[in-house]
Amino acid sequence: MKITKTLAGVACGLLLVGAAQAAEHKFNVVINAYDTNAPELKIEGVTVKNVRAFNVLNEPDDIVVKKGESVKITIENKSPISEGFSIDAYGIKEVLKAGETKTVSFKADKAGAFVIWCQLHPKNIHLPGSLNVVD
Ligand SMILES: [Cu+2]
Repeated sequence: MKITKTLAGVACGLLLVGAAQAAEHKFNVVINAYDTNAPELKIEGVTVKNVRAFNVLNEPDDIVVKKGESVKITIENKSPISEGFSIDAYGIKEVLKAGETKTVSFKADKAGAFVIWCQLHPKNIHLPGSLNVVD
């Protein structure tokens, strides 16, 4: 009986540790490049030959947290070139070299939907991400 009580105490302690770690919301973002080379594409009724586009995508595209949470985002740049990672409202402006991984940590103290974008390249070659802080 005494052993059972001890085990319950240990289990409870582990649960508390788990809850403390959950206070920091962690995300992994991969900046990936897709070299799309379509031989022919019909855009607005016009056929365009040899379309070449370079798309960069943040994965996942949406990050949702509660206001007041601590957020830790690990960003991995799988693009063959340097990429930016910016969230203006939170003063985040990082540059990641090809293959580089960086971590940004901040407290989500402003509610709203904020664009995650690359400050190095034209916006039209990127699919932006989104940081959603729910009040
Ligand atoms: Cu970029």
